Amino acid sequence: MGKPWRTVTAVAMLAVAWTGGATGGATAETVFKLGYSLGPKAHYGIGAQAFGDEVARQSNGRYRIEMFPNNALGGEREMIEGAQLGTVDLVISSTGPVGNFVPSTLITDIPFLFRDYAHARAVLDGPIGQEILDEFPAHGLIGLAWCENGFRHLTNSVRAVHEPEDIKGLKLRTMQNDVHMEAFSTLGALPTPMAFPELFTSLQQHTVDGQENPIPVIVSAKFAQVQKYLSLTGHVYSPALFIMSPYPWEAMPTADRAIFLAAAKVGAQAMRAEVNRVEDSGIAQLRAAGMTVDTEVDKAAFQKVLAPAYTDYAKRFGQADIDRIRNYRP
Ligand code: EAX
Repeated sequence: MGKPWRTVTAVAMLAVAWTGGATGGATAETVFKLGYSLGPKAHYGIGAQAFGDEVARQSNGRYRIEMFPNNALGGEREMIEGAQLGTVDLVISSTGPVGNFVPSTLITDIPFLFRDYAHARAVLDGPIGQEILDEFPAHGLIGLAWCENGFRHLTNSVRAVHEPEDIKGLKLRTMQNDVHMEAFSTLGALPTPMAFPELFTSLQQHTVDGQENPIPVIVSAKFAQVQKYLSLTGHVYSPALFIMSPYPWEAMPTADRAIFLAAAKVGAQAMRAEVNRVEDSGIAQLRAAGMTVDTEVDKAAFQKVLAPAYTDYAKRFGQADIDRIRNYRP
């Protein structure tokens, strides 16, 4: 395989020479491809742009990030495979499929693990989050920084879901994540793992009854067009990550790696700010688009029904590590 990234000689330098600019010849601009699953105006797009701008700023334009929104480079699982292979340079992905590559991210996918946004962000930005990022290179990936998708809520086209009983028998699309699938089986739903790019059509054609995603995704993917009921279950926090392919990473000098690490943190902050903004305005928008919204879901009842899944998670991940996240104080 050839180099997965391209070095472009900037023709614009000629213009600089004409104005008498003190340039020691042509400069090179390195272009990296960044893929993500939502539109450029959604929170991933806002974060991607902030990241790209910061990389360009800190590197004085030596690097340019070329954006591939809306699954243009494939679903999240495919993009991560591409990063491992070196055909994709950078990916913003939810943790959904990441556990299939870096199993230590799976602990973050446990339902009702994080109390609120402040708790989740503090854990991921602290030592626990860093320990997980440190696992990535052993699995052929670089974890630059945690970013955010948001707390996930349930939508469906069959009935209002207020308590666990209501979920029984619903065919629900889940991410390709066995921690999530186990939770939905335990709740009595029929979990159907599916890549995000197939989801809208599957909902439209009633291949599945429902799905779950954060408000900013439900808004941006226009799921109100194909789903009637929204239940604010907040059943799981959905972290996201800036992931880089090890090939361009290893080819960069250490000082440039530091630029990418810092820029990913800037991108994450911008993304989180946009999640906050849409969390505040999105419900009204979804109501206006015709959804029936249940804001008073009995979350405690859902947690109770999940007891057998929690027993299993404790076996898999260790109760001490789960409690370390639950009880984390920055
Ligand atoms: O990362 O697959 C999903 O439901 C994700 O939440 C979505 O692609 C955004």
